[in-house]
Amino acid sequence: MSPRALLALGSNLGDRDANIRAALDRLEDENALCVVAMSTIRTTAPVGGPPQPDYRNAAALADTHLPPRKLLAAMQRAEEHVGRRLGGERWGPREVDVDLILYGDETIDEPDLTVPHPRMAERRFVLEPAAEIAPDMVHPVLHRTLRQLFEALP
Ligand code: A4P
Ligand code: MG
Repeated sequence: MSPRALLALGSNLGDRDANIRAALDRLEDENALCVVAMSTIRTTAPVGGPPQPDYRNAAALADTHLPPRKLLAAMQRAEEHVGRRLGGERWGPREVDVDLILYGDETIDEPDLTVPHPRMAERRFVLEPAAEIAPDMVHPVLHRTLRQLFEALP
């Protein structure tokens, strides 16, 4: 069985929903993954960064044959394809941001790749769509399901 990856997607520039779908389409087109479930897309207030427009956020559960690092590279290519400017401001507005939230039950701690995503447990814009499609998936460090993490948000 191929590993199951949980992705968080966000956009607050251009046609936000189309950008999110285009990033996933691109990942499927280059056979990086196969989407198993996609959450609804929600409007969320920006967290951190400069004053910026509201986001649309979603999560996707996908099967992938790629190891985490190669998957991340494919995610970054998809971001570029959809139009994200390289060198944009950290936490600033973007056409699309694709983050790797969970990769099976693996933990990865490298300079350019941390999984589980270090800020996932405090972010409603990540946990709400994630808990919608994968409520029983377990955070391998916190040992809590996504539903439990979502319900524990303040
Ligand atoms: N990186 C390390 N681990 C990961 C991972 N698990 N997934 C590295 C993806 N990338 C990972 O990311 C910066 C670097 O993180 C990459 O080079 C990669 O090697 P980036 O996407 O280029 O930059 P960024 O997104 O501006 O920074 P960062 O720290 O990833 O920000 P976040 O945490 O993604 O937050 N508010 C709302 N409502 N909705 C949002 O979607 N997003 C952000 C960005 C801020 N506020 C938001 C939202
Ligand atoms: Mg990011």
